[in-house]
Amino acid sequence: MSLKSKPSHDLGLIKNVDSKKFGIVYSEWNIEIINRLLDGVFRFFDDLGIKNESILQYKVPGSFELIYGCSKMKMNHDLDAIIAVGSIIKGETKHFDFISQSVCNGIKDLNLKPGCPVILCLLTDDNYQQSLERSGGKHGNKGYDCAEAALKMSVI
Ligand code: DLZ
Repeated sequence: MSLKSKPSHDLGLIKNVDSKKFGIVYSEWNIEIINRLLDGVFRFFDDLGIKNESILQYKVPGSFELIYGCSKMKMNHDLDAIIAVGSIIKGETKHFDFISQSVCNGIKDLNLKPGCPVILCLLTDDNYQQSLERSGGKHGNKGYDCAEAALKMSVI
């Protein structure tokens, strides 16, 4: 259960919210965590009255592929913002560091290109419990927070 339940008050000042179009690119790794993050994203949009038809979704295999998925979506669709949703959990190899860094850099690079903003909804946790806590647990839901960031960025 997220700590947040309603969007912050100043969001009411954003005009024509119901005509906005958003994209979500999500990865299949750690799918239980991903589904919790997606619940947060959709709850935010629902609170704002944004319909599911206004939200385009791509599924990619792992977080590393979020970069390509977001790039392709940004190129091919006229959207107000895209949210990249991934969950990387530390294992016994250095994979965690390489993938986390690559995704952050890749999404950063996309934000330097023309077109809509890409929001980084990426959990990089030491263990599964931490991921649960940030996807609708005691530390809130990063999916919800990132959907709010997407809306705010859509008017810049
Ligand atoms: C290979 C890998 C590993 C070890 N861990 C994760 C993870 O915790 N979260 C995630 O989203 N993806 C992981 N992957 C998969 C990579 O992101 C990528 O899909 C593969 O390296 C293929 O390019």
